[in-house]
Amino acid sequence: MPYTYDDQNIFAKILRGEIPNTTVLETEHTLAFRDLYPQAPVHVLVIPKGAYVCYDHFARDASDAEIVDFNRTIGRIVEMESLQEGGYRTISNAGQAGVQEVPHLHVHILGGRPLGRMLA
Ligand code: DGP
Repeated sequence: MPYTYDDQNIFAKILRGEIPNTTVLETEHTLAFRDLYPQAPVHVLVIPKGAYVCYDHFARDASDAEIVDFNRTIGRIVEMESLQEGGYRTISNAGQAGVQEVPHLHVHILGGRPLGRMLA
């Protein structure tokens, strides 16, 4: 499916420095920052710097370097936030059914409290 990227979305503005954010980690291809409306004691959003709408768009069109950097950043955040022992959850909402609010790929990392069972 062809994706049209809206460069006025909030995360695009964050990447351009037009909106402030609380950065946790920045790498060559990836930015991780705290969610403005945290749903858990740790709630970090990890986004690629490239213009990708959602996960399948990224997996199809991103370079290997971007994909590796993105995934390694998620792992590093888990370590930095000390989430291994207590456990954590990663979620990436996509499209209408997934209730994706911001049309720039993001993975939520949630932890720091019991999260309950959630598959849908
Ligand atoms: P989703 O529903 O998966 O598209 O999640 C979007 C998330 O983005 C939601 O948890 C709230 C967060 N969010 C919305 N606006 C901002 C913002 O301006 N700054 C930050 N840091 N997070 C935001």
